[in-house]
Amino acid sequence: MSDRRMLKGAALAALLALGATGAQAQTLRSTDIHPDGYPTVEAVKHMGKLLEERSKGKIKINVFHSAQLGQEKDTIEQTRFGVIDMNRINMAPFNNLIPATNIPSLPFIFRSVAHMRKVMDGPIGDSILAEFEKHGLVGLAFYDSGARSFYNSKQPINTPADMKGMKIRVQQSDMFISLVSALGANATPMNFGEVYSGLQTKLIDGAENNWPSYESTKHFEVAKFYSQTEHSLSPEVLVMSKKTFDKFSADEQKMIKAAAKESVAKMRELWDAREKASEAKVRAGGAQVNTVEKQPFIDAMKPVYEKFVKDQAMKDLVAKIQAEK
Ligand code: GTR
Repeated sequence: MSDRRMLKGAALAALLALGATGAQAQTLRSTDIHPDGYPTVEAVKHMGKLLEERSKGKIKINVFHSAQLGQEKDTIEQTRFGVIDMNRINMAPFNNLIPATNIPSLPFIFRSVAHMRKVMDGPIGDSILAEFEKHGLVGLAFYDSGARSFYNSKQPINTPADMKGMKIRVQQSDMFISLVSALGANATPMNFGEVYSGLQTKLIDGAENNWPSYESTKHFEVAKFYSQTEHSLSPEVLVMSKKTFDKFSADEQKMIKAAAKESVAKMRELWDAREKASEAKVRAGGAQVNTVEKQPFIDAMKPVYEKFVKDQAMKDLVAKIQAEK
């Protein structure tokens, strides 16, 4: 048989197999910088389980955890191009690209986790998710990320003055640079994966994050002063490449969106438990934790709001969020 005829035969066999199963099974590649077992990783796996059941094995998700597919900022482009199908990522790396994502990242915008959940579960959250479409992405769901607080290797932070001149790692977001600068510290944008060595070599004095990330990265070993400023409740977001999403039928798209939304409850359950466990672990591991009076930090955020809440639409949205009971 000639090569060409053999190829044709193989193509035909593949087509026949396709006909027998209905369509080609697809395993979606999803990225996460967190390690296996971290709540975000497990929540996306849970979504994958739901999808596999409901699609009768046709749609699956493979979660590439531990930054196997790259650091957050780098994975955004790849997701837009469809090289990566799904991305569980924080809002902050989107801040410069998608203006609406600045809103939930604003310092002290939410009074509590309950307030954050209420806003992000409602029409405001939906309108922010919809903004991703203009950038080649489909916003599927928000996941909790707790409260971010500052930690450093030098001293406890009680007032903004204690941060003066400190080199603080931030995510690659102008909003976070502005936040840290407003407190008198030097903001150093850096990938998450480089923070441990940055702290160890004293390239930076500190960073900011929630309990589970402070714990899982072992940053508490090299920056033991954790000061509960709780300045940001910026949530995580789960997005799909629009290129990938558009390949599915309308019914499958609905199934994907529903499974993503349903994974939120799983995420919250895992998150709440992990926050407590992580806090206990870092305290036992030597972290020195202090609470702070938040008002001076809130007052210092005026320039951040002036810079990022510019037009009337944004101002209205912020007022609406603050009015939400
Ligand atoms: C974590 C978050 C990550 C990433 C990281 C960081 O809390 O889950 O997506 O944003 O912080 O600081 O880079």
